[in-house]
Amino acid sequence: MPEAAEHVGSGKVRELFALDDERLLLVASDRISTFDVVLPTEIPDKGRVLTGLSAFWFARTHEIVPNHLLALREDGRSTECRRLEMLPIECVVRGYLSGSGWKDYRTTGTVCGHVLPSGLAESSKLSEPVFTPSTKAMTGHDENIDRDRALELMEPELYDAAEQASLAVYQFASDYANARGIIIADTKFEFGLDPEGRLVLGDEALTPDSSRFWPADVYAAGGPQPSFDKQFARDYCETVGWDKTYPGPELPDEIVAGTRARYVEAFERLTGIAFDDYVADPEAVLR
Ligand code: Q0Z
Repeated sequence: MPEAAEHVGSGKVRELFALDDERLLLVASDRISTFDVVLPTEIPDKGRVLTGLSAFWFARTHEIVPNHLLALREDGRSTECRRLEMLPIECVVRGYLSGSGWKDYRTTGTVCGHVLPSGLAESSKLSEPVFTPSTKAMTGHDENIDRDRALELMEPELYDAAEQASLAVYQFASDYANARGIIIADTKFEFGLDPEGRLVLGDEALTPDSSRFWPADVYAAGGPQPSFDKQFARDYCETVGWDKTYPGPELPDEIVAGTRARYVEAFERLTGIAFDDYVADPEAVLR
């Protein structure tokens, strides 16, 4: 009888198990968070959509940088991964000014040491994507840091390799998504080192939970953009007068259905694969 996998970590909406010394099992739930709070209502198939998208990008970017994906399980929501020694920074790439990038720019004219042109608006497209790492905060929010701060935590060669790989993978995915009507405004990667000391892309990659996906057809700089996936849920949360602290509100059936449809639409637009075909055979995203 094989041992039950040992639980080694919980994210807001994901779970991590150890399969053995070399392998982890990453399981994506159907939980959704809005305004940083996990809601009591699940979005059916959200975990499958995110797992399938992540695997799709891993399969298409492994020649840019190797990744931790070993196998996609039949359930479509769990992946077997190589266990890595994770880097101490979150590798964020921004192609557009949003979130903490916009906040930092407004107050300092810079983001993580990148001096940006004056006169940019919220959600403006940057002339070139920028690498804007952050620290991994155990509680609260990650803190944006510049290269010098990051070099207090890691070797410059490793930092530079992570920056170059992050920019290259973002550029590839951003171009790919743009051609399918989705703007990837920014994204967060997590890298690690394999036992041979090689840089490997880990965690999830280029999902709507690790990125800002915006519908390209309504994009207009000068204010916040609607989220491709979470906007119905956010709008509903705004209408019920919730104070954005735990616990969040239950979502009504029509909001759940609308939100699920947006996740499935993002999956189908980006992968070109019918979601039902993914459920029948998850490895369809790897071919
Ligand atoms: C990922 C996380 C989650 C909680 C550790 N290949 C890897 N090797 C070593 N560590 C990790 C990975 Cl992906 C690793 N996280 C993030 C994910 C639940 C935390 F599903 N933490």
